Amino acid sequence: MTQSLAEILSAVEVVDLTQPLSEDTPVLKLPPPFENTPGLTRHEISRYDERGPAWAWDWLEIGEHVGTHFDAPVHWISGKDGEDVASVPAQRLVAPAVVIDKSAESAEDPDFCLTVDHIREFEAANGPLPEGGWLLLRTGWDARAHDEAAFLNANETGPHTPGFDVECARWIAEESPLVGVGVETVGTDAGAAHSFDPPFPVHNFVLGAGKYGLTQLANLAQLPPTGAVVIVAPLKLVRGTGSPARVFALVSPTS
Ligand code: 23J
Ligand code: MN
Repeated sequence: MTQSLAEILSAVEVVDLTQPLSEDTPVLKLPPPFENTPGLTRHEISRYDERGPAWAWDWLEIGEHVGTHFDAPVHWISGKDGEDVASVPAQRLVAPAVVIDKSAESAEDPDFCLTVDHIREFEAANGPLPEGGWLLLRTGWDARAHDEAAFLNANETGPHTPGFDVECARWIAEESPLVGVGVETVGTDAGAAHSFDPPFPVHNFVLGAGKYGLTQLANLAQLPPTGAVVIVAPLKLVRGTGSPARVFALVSPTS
């Protein structure tokens, strides 16, 4: 018997992949001479007071690239003629996801980088990567998201957080069927990627290919390696280079 989508949904678990957004949300820190993004600051408009007797509301000051967020192609010079956030078709923001778990490797080595060989190994066990789907890299970094120092993990040599090596970034951009990559860390590139060649290869290649980035994801441990569907909802921000996003995964008990 054919099931309606509504009937299927009644048996689906919704996993929230979004980190809470507050003044304490960790933000990326680039070294000088680069400018940095502000995090979240809330400004009160009224609090059930003389400024608005029956209502409370605030206005927000926030960078586009803060917290769980979406990177649009125009974020990077290689994608400057590509889509801004508002131009991304909604159809591309609802897509299957695979989750590659490298949390043990990342606990051992905070500079761990995913390689094409790791992806081939994953495909050998789980089948090919999904057309138009996301590759979500699980590293265990979400457990650090409440503590900016632990999350950014910087020392005198710079930040040390896991990511993708240069060839893997190029392969994802140019050869894979993926729509983008998602990570638990502050950016899609590894902490040490400022000194890769080219610098920030995920940003460079993936956004340059018209694909997308997703950062600071939570709860990837609750997803199966294949079969989940991810719904990514950034603001429809005209000319936006990125946007804080709400990200959900739909998981069927049988997937
Ligand atoms: C600008 C420069 C470098 C990086 C980033 C932004 C991000 O991580 C981002 O949020 O796009 S690495
Ligand atoms: Mn970003």
